[in-house]
Amino acid sequence: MMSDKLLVVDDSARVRSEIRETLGDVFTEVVEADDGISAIRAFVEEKPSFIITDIEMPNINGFRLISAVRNMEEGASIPIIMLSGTSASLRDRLSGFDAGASDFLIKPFENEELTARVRSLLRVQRLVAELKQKNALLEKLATTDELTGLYNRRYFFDAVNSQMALGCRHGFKLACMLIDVDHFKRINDTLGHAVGDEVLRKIGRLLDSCKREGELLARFGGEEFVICLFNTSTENALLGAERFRKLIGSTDFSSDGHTIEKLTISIGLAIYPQDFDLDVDELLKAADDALYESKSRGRDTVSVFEWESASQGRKAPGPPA
Ligand code: GH3
Ligand code: MG
Ligand code: MG
Ligand code: MG
Repeated sequence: MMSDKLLVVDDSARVRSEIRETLGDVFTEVVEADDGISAIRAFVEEKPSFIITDIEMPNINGFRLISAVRNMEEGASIPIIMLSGTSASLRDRLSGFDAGASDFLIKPFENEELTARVRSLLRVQRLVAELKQKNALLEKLATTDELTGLYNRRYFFDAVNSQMALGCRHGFKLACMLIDVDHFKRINDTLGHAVGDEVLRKIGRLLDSCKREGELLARFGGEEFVICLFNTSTENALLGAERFRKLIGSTDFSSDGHTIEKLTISIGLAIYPQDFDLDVDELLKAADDALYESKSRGRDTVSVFEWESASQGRKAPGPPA
C-alpha cells in the first residue's frame, strides 16, 4: 500500500535524490526542500504525510524545523525521521527526540534500513488512524439510539446537564418536552412488532424534521421521545409542542401492507424555572407528571407542569421570584 506524500529536507541534492530513489515505491509523491524555511513552506503548502529531515542545514536547522512542525495541528502526529551526520553526538540525537522526531538514522545509511524504518513508522501511523476511526464509531454508537438513529437517553442527559449549568449561569430558560405515543401497544398487538418499529422510526424522522435549530431530540426509550429547547420561553415551548403534536396527528402512518386509522402523541412540558435549584432528573420528573396529566385528560394534548402548585424543586437561595 502506497502512502501519499513524503517531504525530504536536506541541503545536499545528492542525499535528496538518493532518498527519492530509495522510497519512490513507498510514497505516491516525493517533494523536496533544501533548508528549514522552504521545508516549513512546503509542509504548509504540500501537506505531506511523512517527513525525513537533515539536522544541519542553513537558516533553520532540523531541530527547529521539527519543533515548528510539531507545533502545527497537522504536524502533531506525522512521522518524522531525522538524519544526522556521523559527527552528531548522542546529545544531538536526544535533542532531536526532544524536538519531536519519531526516529533517526546516521548518514551515510543503508537504503534497506531507511526503507525498513519508514515502513515500520507507516505501520504505526495506519494503526493509529484505524484506532481513531474505531473510537469515533464507538463514540457514535454510545450516543445513538439503534432503532431510530436519534440520540439516546444517555447523550440527552449529558447534554442537558451541561446546558442546565449554563442556563443557571446566564439566566436563560430551558424546556423539556416528554412525548409519549398514544395507545402504541395497539399497533404492536394488531399489526405486529415490525410495523411498530417502522412507525417509531417514522415518528423519529418527523420529529427530527420539525425541530428547530438548537433543539435537542432523543429517543427516551420505548415509544417515548424527548426534546429539549434551550434559551426559550413558556410561550415558545408551548407553540413548539403544539407543532409536534399536530404534525404527528395529521400524518398518515398507513403503508402498502397496513392501515393505521389515527396516531397521536401526548406531551408533558416542564420549563426549567429560574428560582429553583433542579437537576435533569427532577426536570424530567416534572415533564413526566405533565405527560401523565395529558394522558388523563384524554391524550393527544399538551400539558405544562406548574411549579407553584407543586412541592418539587428546592427554593434556591436569594430574593423571592
Ligand atoms: P398510552 O396511551 O397510555 O401511552 O398507551 P400505550 O399503549 O402507548 O402505553 P404502554 O406503556 O402500555 O405501551 C407501550 C408499548 O410500546 C408497549 C411496548 O411493547 C411498546 N414498545 C416499546 N418499545 C418498543 C419498540 O422498540 N418497538 C416496538 N415495536 N414497540 C415498542
Ligand atoms: Mg546538512
Ligand atoms: Mg410509554
Ligand atoms: Mg404510550
